[in-house]
This record gives sequence, C-alpha cells and structure tokens, in this order.
Amino acid sequence: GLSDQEWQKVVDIWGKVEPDLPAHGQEVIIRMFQKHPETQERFDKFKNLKTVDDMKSSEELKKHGTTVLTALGKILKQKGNHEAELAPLAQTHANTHKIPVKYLEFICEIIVGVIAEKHSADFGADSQAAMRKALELFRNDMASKYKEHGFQG
Ligand code: HE6
Repeated sequence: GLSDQEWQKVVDIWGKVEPDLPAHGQEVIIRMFQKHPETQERFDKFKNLKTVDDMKSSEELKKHGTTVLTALGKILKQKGNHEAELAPLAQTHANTHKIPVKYLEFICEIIVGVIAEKHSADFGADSQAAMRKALELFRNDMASKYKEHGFQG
C-alpha cells in the first residue's frame, strides 16, 4: 500500500488536475488513441475520428475524458478504500467493454505523462512515484475484480 505521505502527494496533485478536468481528459484520451490505436477501436462513438483535429473538435470525446478522470479522481481520493467506487467500474469494463488490463496500463502511463507536462513544477519525482503506486493499486484491484467476473483481462 501507500504511506499517508504518498497518499497526500496523490491527493495534492489531483487537486491541481481537478480545476480543468475536461482539458486533461481530452488530452489523455487523444494521446491514448494516438499511441495505442487499438484502444480507439473499442469505442463505436469515436472510431470515426481520423485525425487529431477531428478528435480535438469532438465535444463527445472531451466529455468522455471528463467522465473517465472524474471516476478516477473519486477512486484516488478514497486512498485505497475504493471498493465501492471500483466495483461498478470493474463490472462494466470486464463484462460490457472487455477492456484488457494492458489498456489500463496504457491510460495510467499517459495520465502520468499528461500531468507531468501540465504541472511539472508540482509533480516532482516523489509525487510521480506516489501517483504511479496509486495507479498500480487501482489496476491491480481492477485485475482481481476482472477475475471475479471471469474476465482474464
Ligand atoms: Fe472506460 N469508462 N475507463 N476505458 N470506457 C469509464 C472510466 C471504455 C478507463 C479506462 C467508461 C476504456 C474503454 C474509465 C467506457 C466507459 C478505459 C467510465 C466512468 C465510463 C462510463 O461511465 O461511461 C479508466 C481508467 C476509467 C476510470 C478503455 C479502452 C480504457 C483504457 C467505454 C469503450 C469504453 C464505453 O462507454 O463504451
């Protein structure tokens, strides 16, 4: 698990992200689609967006980015006691969307990268390390829930 100090770093940096979730979310989703095109194929509503300009112009994509980061923020703020928040997310991503754990790794890595770019002054090595640990915990717990649903991820 994470120490109290590590959780504090996670919550603090999220406090910098939160005032503009749409811009962060849009950037995260676009980068994920660019770097890992197989993730874009999972979205019927975004498959047709061919260029970065198409992606930037999509209000729906921005809205989805906000949805994803809102859900993730709620989880992070639980500091590991996220069972109630994680369960429904694991359920839909295992059973309905069938999103491999590998894709969760992709998005987590991209989230760290986007925060590092937008908030370099507030996201030093120790904060980055704490965020990585928190996201690893999130993924591990998603993976165990996946298995409970019979999805190998
Ligand atoms: Fe997904 N997602 N997602 N997801 N998602 C979500 C929160 C998805 C995610 C990783 C989602 C995904 C494909 C997520 C999704 C719908 C992820 C919420 C709250 C909702 C929703 O309620 O609509 C992470 C880390 C978090 C917190 C892929 C690929 C990855 C990597 C859909 C295809 C799809 C959908 O609705 O179709």
